[in-house]
Amino acid sequence: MAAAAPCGAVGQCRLQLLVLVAAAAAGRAAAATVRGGMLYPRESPSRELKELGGIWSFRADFSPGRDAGFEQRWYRQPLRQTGPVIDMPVPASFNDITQDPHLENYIGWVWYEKEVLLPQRWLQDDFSTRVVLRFGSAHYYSIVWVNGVQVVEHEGGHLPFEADISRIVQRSPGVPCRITVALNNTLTLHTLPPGSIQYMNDKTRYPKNYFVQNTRFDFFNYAGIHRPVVLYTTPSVYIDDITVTTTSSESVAMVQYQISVVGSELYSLSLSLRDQEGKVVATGSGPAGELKVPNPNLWWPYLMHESPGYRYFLEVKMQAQASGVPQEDIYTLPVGIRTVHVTSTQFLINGKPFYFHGVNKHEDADIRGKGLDWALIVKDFNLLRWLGANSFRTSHYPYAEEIMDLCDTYGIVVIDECPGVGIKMPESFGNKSLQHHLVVMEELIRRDKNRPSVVMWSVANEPASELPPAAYYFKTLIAHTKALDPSRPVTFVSDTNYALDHGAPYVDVICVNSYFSWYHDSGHLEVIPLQLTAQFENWYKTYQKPIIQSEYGADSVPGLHSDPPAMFSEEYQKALLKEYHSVFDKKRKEYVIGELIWNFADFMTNQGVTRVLGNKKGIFTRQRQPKSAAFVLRERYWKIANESSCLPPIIKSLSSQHVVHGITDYIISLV
Ligand code: BDP
Repeated sequence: MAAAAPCGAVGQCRLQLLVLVAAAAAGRAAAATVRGGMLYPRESPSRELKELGGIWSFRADFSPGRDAGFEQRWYRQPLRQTGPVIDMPVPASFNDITQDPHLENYIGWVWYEKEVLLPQRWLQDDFSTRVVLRFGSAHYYSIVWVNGVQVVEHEGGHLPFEADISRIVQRSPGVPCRITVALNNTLTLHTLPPGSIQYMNDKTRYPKNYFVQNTRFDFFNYAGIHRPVVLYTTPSVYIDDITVTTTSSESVAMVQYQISVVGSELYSLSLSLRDQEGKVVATGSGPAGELKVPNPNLWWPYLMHESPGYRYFLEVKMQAQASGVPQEDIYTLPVGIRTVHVTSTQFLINGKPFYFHGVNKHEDADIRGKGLDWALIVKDFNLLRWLGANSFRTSHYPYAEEIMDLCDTYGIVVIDECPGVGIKMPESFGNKSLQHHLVVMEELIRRDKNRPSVVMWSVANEPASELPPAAYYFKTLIAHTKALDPSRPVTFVSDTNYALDHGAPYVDVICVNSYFSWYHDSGHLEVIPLQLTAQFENWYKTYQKPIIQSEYGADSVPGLHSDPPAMFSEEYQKALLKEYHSVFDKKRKEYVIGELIWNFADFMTNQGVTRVLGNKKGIFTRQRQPKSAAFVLRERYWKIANESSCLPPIIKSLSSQHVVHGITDYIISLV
């Protein structure tokens, strides 16, 4: 990605700014290590919510050092008073919103601002209401001010962060609350994902002050405020976090819970677990314990049961006294009861073998880039269910909480991947990178630990795991992840040769990506059976762990046809898939436990000679229209589901030809 922007001394100055900011954050240990909960903001009788989506004021700092915003303290007054601003939608990436190629490829600090009026009742200075400002995600380094006072700093995109702003807004009731955000999308060898800035100092070939941001991942590095920004309230004594795990036997399930309360030592907690009809099925009290649920409705994956995604609702009620004033907080957490186990050949959900027939996705769309878009989200879930997909991997970063909620609701199983993608350079395996990676896993687990759809953590995609330092790196990272969450298996996705991979000994499930007859032996479909069979056998012989084909696929330009199949035609994509499928069908009788196509939809990448307006390995176009390969996969996924599921006979008896709309509607109506 090229940026007609400063370099040399000035550019370094801008980068130094990022480094200095990061160092400042690291110095404040409280900010760098994960403390407290990050419960998804939900309204309740004790909590109110105000969404701040819409148009924000925006300015990219094109000053030579990208640091004018800090030098001139743009956060101290309304942004429009320090220079020109443009309208910027939130949530959205900023890159594709204007016609300006410099903004599309901008690297450095951008500034967002929004002024909001808060309800009077939030502002009473009686210390009973806590006002919290929360960002679902912003890429990548964020500093936030409210009315000119810095309230939070956060490193990394994809995950939420928040700040208690009560004291600031309650100090000046009646005055609009001005939220200013400085965001920096520079990637370094120690960020996740990693990247590096390359200065082009040859004056005969590049303009003055020219640099590029290099990355080793294959998606466009969209930036901006990507997910909802909300203000919400809690009482000043509040439920900070809830952790739930579940176990079950034939006729009874146990829901273990742990609750943390902040603001007082003197509080009481009562819990009631309701089923989907609202009936209380178990009650409890205190900050930790176990609820017994007789004859539980288990959470089942889509197509594995006639009513997938069953969720109970755990209502937690806290009562306390703060400065003599009674306080009550209520939070309701959806809870799915299910178990996950891995054997040497199987992945078991609720004790039954689960075969991942699914996809890899991206958060990616025209215009909005990686910004959350409800219409797109619901369309994608409809396509997933049309396809008969029961699972996806959040390649290559955590997806929006709103997406994860729908996975829980519909029973779509998730391999939850952190942004550990493109870790290729030796410098990115050092302690500094590892330390940050551990924190990112803490943040991810804190956010998604209670989600029944999440059945496995993926700590990275295609790292250079053949490098010797990868052994210590992955040993430590995976041990840390397991210590944080002993209830789920852990993996990372490898494209390293089985004999050279230093991280594989530590994973529970082998996830392997391969592109036979695409990147290797291009055009030679006939090599797939041999090479894929050898891949599976080598990995299994070495580790005796179940294997997921976590990526395979071919680009196809929609509407491009060729028979016999030639690369980039729809026929070639179909033929390649079918060659893989014949091997999967043999090996899934043994130890192959899943296949995830690369990719669900075409997506934008950096420009390059192998990319035609992005990566075209989607089985749907970027606009979500099916290519021929989508129909191949759909027939296959429904066939696999029908072979192995506990669906009612009426659904089983239908072939995939008959399921155009009817069956999905039928299954949806059962949910
Ligand atoms: C894999 C990567 C994925 C790429 C894909 C491809 O994991 O991010 O998009 O290759 O090249 O190696 O299409």
